[in-house]
Amino acid sequence: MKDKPIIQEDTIVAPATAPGIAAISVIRLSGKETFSIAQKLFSIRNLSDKPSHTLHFGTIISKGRVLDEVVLGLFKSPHSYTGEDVIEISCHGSPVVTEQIVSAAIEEGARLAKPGEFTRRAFLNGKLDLTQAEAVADLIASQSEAARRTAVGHLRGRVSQELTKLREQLIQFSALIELELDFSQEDVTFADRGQLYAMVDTAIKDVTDLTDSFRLGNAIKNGVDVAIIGKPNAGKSTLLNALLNEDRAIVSEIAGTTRDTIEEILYIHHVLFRIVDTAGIREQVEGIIEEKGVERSLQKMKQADIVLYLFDISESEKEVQIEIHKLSAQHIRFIPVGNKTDLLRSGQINDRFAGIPEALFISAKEQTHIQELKQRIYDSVISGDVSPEDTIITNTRHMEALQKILQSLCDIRDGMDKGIPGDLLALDIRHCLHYIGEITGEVTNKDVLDYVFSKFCIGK
Ligand SMILES: Nc1nc2c(ncn2[C@@H]2O[C@H](COP(=O)(O)OP(=O)(O)OP(=O)(O)O)[C@@H](O)[C@H]2O)c(=O)[nH]1
Ligand SMILES: [Mg+2]
Repeated sequence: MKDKPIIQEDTIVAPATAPGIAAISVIRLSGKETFSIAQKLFSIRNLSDKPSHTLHFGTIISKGRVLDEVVLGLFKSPHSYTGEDVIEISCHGSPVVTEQIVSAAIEEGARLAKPGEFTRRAFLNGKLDLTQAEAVADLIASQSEAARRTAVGHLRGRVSQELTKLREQLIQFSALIELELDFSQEDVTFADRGQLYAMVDTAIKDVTDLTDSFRLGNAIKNGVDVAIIGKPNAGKSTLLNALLNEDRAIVSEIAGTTRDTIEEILYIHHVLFRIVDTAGIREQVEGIIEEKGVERSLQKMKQADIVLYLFDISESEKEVQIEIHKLSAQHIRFIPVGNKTDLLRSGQINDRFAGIPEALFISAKEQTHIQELKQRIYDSVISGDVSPEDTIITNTRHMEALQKILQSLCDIRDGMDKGIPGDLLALDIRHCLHYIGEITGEVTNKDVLDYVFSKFCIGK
């Protein structure tokens, strides 16, 4: 929090709750004229004399008409979300009421807030740093428990904390190096190069852990697309049903049952996976509908983060190998899954497919090894030793800056290896500090802020 909040001249207003019918809707006002604008609309006098964090019941009156009975929440600068004077009006949750109150506030001098503008003001007043502001948007958009948990961690400053220690150490070192430069005639070294070297080494490892977590972070934030691909009758729809544990897709012994793609959501360890069942792929298609279905299957296969390549274990190993080669050649990430194990003895299966050790064998119909398959799907998005308990990077902007941090740390290390002079080392350290500041928002420009806050909804 900054010592003295920046209060914007223009007062903004917006509904903070989703449009539509609800028990209540909340309308927010923030800015210099918050109290005077609210006072013109509200029945109770002397609003600005009331203590902060108090609620007031009364009516909203505009042009002599009572618009609604409301509860008004009052937050005085700097003790509010934005750091400015803020008023939250809880009215009845009708879109008409909400719209009229917002319009009335605009007539009295407020202007409609832009997306994320309340949070932008909170950021400018140091109420939260940029990673925390971004976490607000992520939390609102979270669609799974894992996404919620990660966003709350970021909201509580986890990403910034990871970088704070590195930042402090770098600042200390650059100060010592600057000091050396002041005494350059005397050929002294204050900054212990061995210590800097060890610190940079640790930092490279820590930052690499963060960049490694991005694949999981991205999966947590956006969900993972999984396509079930295979020949007609391999049992793809039966597998979809088994994964979901419900009869979602039509199953039949007729090859070509599924014509269009079917998409359903499955949570594995609280991460969201979108599972797509597709039309069976075969060379000889019968008619235009099947042709279109196959086209769509191929498209889903290419879009998926991971493909379950399902084959019937009555097929020969050679046939399956050919398909596996095709997938590998297209750089598609896939798990080979042999289906219908209930029809063969397990010894026979291992003999038949000895050349495909990575394959998992299931019976979709009998629901055997479905849990193992779920675990394999989940593991496919977690790289290395990243666990959901670690700090996880979910944001592309952070990822890009972290890669630059990593590069500048490597530059510092290379520079020391080559024994470069202190002033050049100081320059590399400054680069690194700059990129750290880009993540947390200490170094920023209007374009970055516009980009970050454009992703918010209006009223947040
Ligand atoms: N014995 C046995 N039969 C299975 C198994 N899985 C699926 N089937 C049968 O195989 C047939 C085809 O199953 P589907 O799930 O419709 O196959 P599909 O891959 O979706 O087929 P298309 O939609 O036509 O591409 C049905 O008769 C299923 O009952 C299994 O694990 N064991
Ligand atoms: Mg099917």
